[in-house]
Amino acid sequence: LKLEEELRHALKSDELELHYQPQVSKITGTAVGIEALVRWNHPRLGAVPPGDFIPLAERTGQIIELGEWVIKEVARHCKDWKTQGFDDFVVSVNISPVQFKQAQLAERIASIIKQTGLTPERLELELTESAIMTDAQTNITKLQQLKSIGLSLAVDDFGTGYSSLSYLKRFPIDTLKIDQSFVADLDSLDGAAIVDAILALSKSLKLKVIAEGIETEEQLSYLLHKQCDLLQGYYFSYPVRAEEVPDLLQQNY
Ligand code: G
Ligand code: G
Ligand code: MN
Ligand code: NA
Repeated sequence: LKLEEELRHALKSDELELHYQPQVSKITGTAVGIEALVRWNHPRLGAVPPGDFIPLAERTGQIIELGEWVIKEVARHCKDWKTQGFDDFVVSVNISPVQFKQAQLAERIASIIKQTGLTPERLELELTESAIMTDAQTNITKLQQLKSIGLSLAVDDFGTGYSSLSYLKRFPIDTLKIDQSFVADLDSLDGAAIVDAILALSKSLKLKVIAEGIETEEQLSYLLHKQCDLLQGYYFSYPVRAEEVPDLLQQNY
């Protein structure tokens, strides 16, 4: 079977699974958010990495259905966590550029929220810098529609695209996510300079900023020293299954 057909099957059966990685606030010392990351447990091939099937899903258009499944699954997990007493954290989901281009994106998400009973304030969308900066003028309206639902908006992989600073200021976004390549490069002068610049930019634009891909004590202490208080990476936790999220939320980091 072609991988495309297998993915269609995977969407209908139970082969896709969301894992979650904590986003830690150094001020509270706890996870204030978690990022949903999709996994495919293929019956024959085993774990297929998202880097293999997300691009395929984007080419075939299946990313629309996959993206909607992700939000529904987040809603289902949020219900479970809530019954266990955990409901004061945000869940971030990755939105593919293809999904973001959809004309009806805000309406579609609003309808899933209504259908599932998910609290919109609990949901954050991670949009890539290049997706929002392509046709920036048109996107202002789209981002405003998403904000008016009550969602938070984060710019993922920030620093890897070509942001127009004037648009960045006009977009109703909440958070910049420093791309993990810059965090990995923090021990070089250039890497540190880029991280410093993004931290300064987010401060002057009054945006929250989160560093991702933190793996070492050295990276963490640099970021803390520079007042970056939202942190994500293997240093804190690998992405974990939904059942393990309550444990993450009770950790003191
Ligand atoms: O989880 P991992 O680091 O392997 O993810 C690899 C890539 O797949 C990342 O770019 C990540 O943003 C993307 N990805 C993971 N989960 C999702 C998802 O639910 N939707 C979309 N569109 N991309 C995802
Ligand atoms: O494109 P996006 O930023 O959404 O991609 C997130 C990807 O980064 C996920 O696949 C996730 O598993 C991965 N990731 C999360 N933390 C780390 C980390 O500390 N190091 C590395 N190399 N990858 C990470
Ligand atoms: Mn992301
Ligand atoms: Na990223």
